[in-house]
Amino acid sequence: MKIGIVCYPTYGGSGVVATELGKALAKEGHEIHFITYSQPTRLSFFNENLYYHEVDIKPYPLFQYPPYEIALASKMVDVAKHEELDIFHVHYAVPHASAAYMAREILKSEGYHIPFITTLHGTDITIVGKDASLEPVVTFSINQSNGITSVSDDLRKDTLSLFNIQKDIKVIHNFIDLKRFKKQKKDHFKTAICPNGEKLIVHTSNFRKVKRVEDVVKVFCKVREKIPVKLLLVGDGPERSHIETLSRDIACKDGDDVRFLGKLEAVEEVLSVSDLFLMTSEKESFGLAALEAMACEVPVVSTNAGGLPELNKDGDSGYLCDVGDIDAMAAAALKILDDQNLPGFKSRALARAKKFDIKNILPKYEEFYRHTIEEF
Ligand code: GMT
Repeated sequence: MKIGIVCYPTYGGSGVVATELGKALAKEGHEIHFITYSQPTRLSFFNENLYYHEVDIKPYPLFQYPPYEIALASKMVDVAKHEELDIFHVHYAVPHASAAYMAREILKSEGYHIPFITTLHGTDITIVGKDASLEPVVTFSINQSNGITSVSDDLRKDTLSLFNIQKDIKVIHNFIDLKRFKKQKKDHFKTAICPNGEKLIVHTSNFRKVKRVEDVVKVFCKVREKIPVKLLLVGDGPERSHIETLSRDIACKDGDDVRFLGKLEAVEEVLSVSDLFLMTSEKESFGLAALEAMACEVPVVSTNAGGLPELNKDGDSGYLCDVGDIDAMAAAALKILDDQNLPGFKSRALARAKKFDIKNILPKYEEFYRHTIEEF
């Protein structure tokens, strides 16, 4: 198939899922055309079946807000005609579903028939899309999609309760490439960070409010009252400087036990030496970062928000706690970090991650593309 994938090119989860899906489809022999405003972060190598088309956004003094959605729809029309696409797959509803609707209708008026699938990722529904300033267009464009998928059952339910959706939403869980995300031998790295054999806790995110990163620091402080431990914070975003101040105030009084690593390409190297992953989010449709950790044999203490219980199994791959319950999360972390328990949690985290192996998930998307094209 010739598939046009529209996504955000950034570090965030939906862009990563879209890019990894495109790369895997290309390896299966499909022709993949990424359409976005800059080169996706994880698309930095050559494959004969991968193409990248950049959306041109022309500034003009009149525009306080350059019309990205129109520029995207125009690029989609252009790529669909010239590359003879079979289908579009747009990731994150806002504004990709409405741009896809516009592109499909323009193409139809010119005799080209190209359906589109919208994959809902989380904040496009639970935070951004449901806002009254966008809701009518989001509802309309999701309903106009020829196929709709969601990355967890919980997000599917949220979508049906927040929007008036007339169509089926197929749940296709997120996935992991176990060839890339696997525990690597990085003992020298571990010794450098934890010279006295301390346990290592890690958190990766885009440091948005929804992640409640301050809870990560608070849980870490409670754990450190009981055992020697270090914290690595990976990623960047709007809350980062606030979290740095908080860590200086409450966590780093006695040294440099908390380290900020910023955006890292090879996050699997850090995960390989970590003992515990903390995900304290208020909302999380799936929790891809936690899956990446589990694939590297890192157990997870997470909240029980959104789709996280579909990924992290309580008492098995880690523990689930109520949002904001610092004491419960610290107690769960201490249970996992106990030397008697840790090896079992590590191997069960990996076993759980294997359920989301891209090999099992990719055929579901291929089947859904075929079905959607046939039905159109
Ligand atoms: O807020 C983020 O973490 C980024 C956001 C996105 O769309 O880029 O992530 C969402 O999509 C990911 C991939 O499907 C999911 O793993 C995340 O759980 C989801 N984030 C939220 O629901 C907050």
